[in-house]
Amino acid sequence: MSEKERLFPGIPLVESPIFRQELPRMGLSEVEMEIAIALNRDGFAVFDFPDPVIDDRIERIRKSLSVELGVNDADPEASKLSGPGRIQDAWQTNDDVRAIASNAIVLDLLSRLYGRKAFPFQTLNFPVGTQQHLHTDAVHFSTIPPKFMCGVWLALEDIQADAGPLHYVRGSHKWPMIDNAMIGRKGHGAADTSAQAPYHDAWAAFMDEHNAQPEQFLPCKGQALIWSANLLHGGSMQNDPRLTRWSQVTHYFFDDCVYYTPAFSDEYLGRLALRNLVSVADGSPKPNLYLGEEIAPVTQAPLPWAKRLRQSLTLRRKYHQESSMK
Ligand SMILES: O=C(O)CCC(=O)C(=O)O
Ligand SMILES: [Fe+2]
Repeated sequence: MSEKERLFPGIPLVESPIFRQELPRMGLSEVEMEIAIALNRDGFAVFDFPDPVIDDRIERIRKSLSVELGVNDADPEASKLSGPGRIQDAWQTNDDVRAIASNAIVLDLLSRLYGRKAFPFQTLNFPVGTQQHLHTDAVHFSTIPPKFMCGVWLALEDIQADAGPLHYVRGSHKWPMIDNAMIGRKGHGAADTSAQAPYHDAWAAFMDEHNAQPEQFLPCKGQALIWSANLLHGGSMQNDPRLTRWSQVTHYFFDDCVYYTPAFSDEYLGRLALRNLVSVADGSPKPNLYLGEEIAPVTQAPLPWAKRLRQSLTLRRKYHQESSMK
């Protein structure tokens, strides 16, 4: 069924409220259907990365990024936590990172799962566990209409429990998508410290409410996991500093959306921190589109203190003009 004929073209098929009706029309094989069902139910799905030369790519990536990251991959006794811990957008210079991010089979599968064409917009390569606080990617990267975003996490080695594996909260993608209005915060123009820290307490309260616990992902090299935009995930504690946890995350959006950063936006006022993206696959620009119409960047709203200063200067000028006329 084409996008135009669908009842809810603005909702990813895999997150559809009529998912059982959509599933048979998504054009999926049996194995792909399992992935769709898991992603719909749990907010994540595991699969073997479909690349016959993935082992060679992994070896080359680890070798070349070790140098940039200052990781001593050769000495098993050395602490691995000395370097920056991540490289963002290595796809710009590393063909293997770009090939993984742009894998045609993955792009095709994601496109059928979501009902719009997928494109990769960011890569992250990690040599060790991130120990990143539980979060949803939806506060960092989101779309209008919502949820047209996902992450694919690929293990570049067998992951050990003490290496600080990725962990996630099963089913949390169905909890409310948090925004600034919900927590009584103005995001647009807010200080650019941590994008996700303002939401930590809210997520912890959701976890309490559902009596939920994170589960660790312990994949073998070459296994991957897709997560939904609103799934809580993060890096668990790294108990052994001598262990690496090589991985690549690729973040994907889907065509014909507005792409923005919710943490620094106030959606209800139309103040959006828009993203200016190119596709990792071919470097083509990805304009912000709403139902085919290009959205121009919103100019920064005047800060309250600047407004107050302007008002007081005007009043002072008026006072001086009036007193000089006396
Ligand atoms: O690998 C991890 O520990 C988490 C990475 C992550 O949250 C992300 O890239 O979105
Ligand atoms: Fe994330």
